[in-house]
Amino acid sequence: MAVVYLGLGSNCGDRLAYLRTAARRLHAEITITQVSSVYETEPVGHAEQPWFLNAVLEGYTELKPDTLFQFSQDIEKSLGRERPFPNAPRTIDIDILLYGELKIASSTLTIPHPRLTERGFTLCPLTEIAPHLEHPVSGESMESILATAVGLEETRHFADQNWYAEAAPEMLS
Ligand code: PH2
Ligand code: MG
Ligand code: MG
Repeated sequence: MAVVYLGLGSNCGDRLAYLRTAARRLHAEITITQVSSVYETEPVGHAEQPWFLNAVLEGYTELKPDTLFQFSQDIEKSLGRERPFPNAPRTIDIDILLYGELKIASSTLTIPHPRLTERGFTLCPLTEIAPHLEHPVSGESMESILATAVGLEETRHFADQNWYAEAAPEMLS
């Protein structure tokens, strides 16, 4: 059993509906214990694309990292995710940010997520639900990383934590 933090992002179509549907499908294998608010965020990387909705989920799962990754990728595919070029607009992106204290770097999967600490769209929602959580590599808390991060993209509060409960109350553990 591992405690995991997953980042969700969408910038195509009905963005909130994609976040909700992804969370519902993830819940089949992950007992979700906390959800962040939804943030509307400026695109990082490829700038000429719509703003994103981003959120972070906390949960626990029996799935091993590779299986969790494949499970997440399958949900992305089931929600119409296409990859015409890196950082292209997407219906849904599901990223494993943290998997317990685990540190791995393979050709397909790096945990903790390598850009977790450089992006407002992951740091803001993660700090909201787990401010004292320590980064497995640096040992620094999320709230401290956020407080000292510079040059983060713009993030705006979009919806409170009820986005998840309202959508599907049966999903809450
Ligand atoms: N995801 C990316 C690249 N850029 N920018 C924002 N605001 N939100 C994202 O989820 C995002 C991004 C690659 O996965
Ligand atoms: Mg991503
Ligand atoms: Mg991804």
